[in-house]
Amino acid sequence: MRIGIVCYPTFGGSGVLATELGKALADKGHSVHFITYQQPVRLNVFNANIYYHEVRVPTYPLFDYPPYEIALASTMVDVINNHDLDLLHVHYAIPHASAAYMAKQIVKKSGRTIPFITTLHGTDITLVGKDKTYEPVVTFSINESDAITAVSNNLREETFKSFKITKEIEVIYNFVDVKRFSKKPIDAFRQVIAPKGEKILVHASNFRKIKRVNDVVKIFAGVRKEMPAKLLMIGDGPERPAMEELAKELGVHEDVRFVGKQEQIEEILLVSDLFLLPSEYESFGLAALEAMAAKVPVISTNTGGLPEINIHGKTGYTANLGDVQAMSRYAIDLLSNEELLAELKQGAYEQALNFDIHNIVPIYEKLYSRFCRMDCEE
Ligand code: GMT
Repeated sequence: MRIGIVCYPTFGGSGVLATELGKALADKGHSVHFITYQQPVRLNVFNANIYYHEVRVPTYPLFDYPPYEIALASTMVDVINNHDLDLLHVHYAIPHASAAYMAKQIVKKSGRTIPFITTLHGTDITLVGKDKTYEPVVTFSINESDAITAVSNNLREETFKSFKITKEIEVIYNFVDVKRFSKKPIDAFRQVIAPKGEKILVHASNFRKIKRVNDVVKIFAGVRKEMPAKLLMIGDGPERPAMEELAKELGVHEDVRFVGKQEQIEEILLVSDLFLLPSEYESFGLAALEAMAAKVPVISTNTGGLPEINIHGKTGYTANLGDVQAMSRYAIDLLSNEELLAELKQGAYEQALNFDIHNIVPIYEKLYSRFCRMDCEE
């Protein structure tokens, strides 16, 4: 098939998932056209079946806000016509679903039908989409989608609760390429981070309020009181300065290392012992799944879709939002019991296998085939 994928090109989970999906589809022989404003960060391979179309947004002194959505819809029209696309798959509703709707109407005028599938990822529904400035357009464009998918049961329910949705929402879970995380850990790397054999805790996010990164530091401080340990913070974002302050205040700053945005996240996860994700909300928690693929158990909150992937006592532990004490206690108990740690590492890995790329990508292909024209398998 000839598929157009629209996503945010950044390190965020929706962009990562969309890019990995496109790469996997291209490996299976589909032609995949990425349409976005920048080369997606995970689009770091050459594949003859992958095309990248950059959305340029010309500015003009009159525009305080350059109209990205119009530029995106026009680029979609161009790619649909020039590459004879069979369908569009847009990730994150805002503004991708409404731009797809507009592109669909434009090409219809010349007799072309282009179905579009919208995958909801989380904040497009639970945070931004709900805002009444966006809500009418979000509701409309979701309902106009030819198919709607959500990345967890929780997100599906949240969408029905917050919007008047008139169509079915299918749950297709996020996935991970387990093979990519099954490499041998680099011992020298572990040695640099934890020279005295300290346990390594890790967190990865965009350091926004919703991630409760302060709780990450507090959980770590609780652990650090009981045992030698290091904390690696992957990513960057608005909460970083406050976190550094807090680490100083709690006297753990020498054991906390900020490693910034990382493309090769697997190298870090492979030497880590425990992943922390105490978020206020996660529709899914792709970062936690990637940790599990590297055999790293997860301590998370029990909010949103997290309990659908992090199974308490099997792949890690879950606790109530803000219950830093409980999360520290779970971490200490786990990290001081090698047998239990080995058991949960294995549990985490087995859970990741359930969400392996080879199990999930065929579900998307099956969904696409419902919209396939007679000639689209060619
Ligand atoms: O977590 C973020 O703030 C980034 C956001 C995104 O849109 O990239 O992530 C969302 O989509 C991911 C992929 O489906 C999910 O794994 C994340 O849980 C979800 N984030 C939230 O729901 C807060």
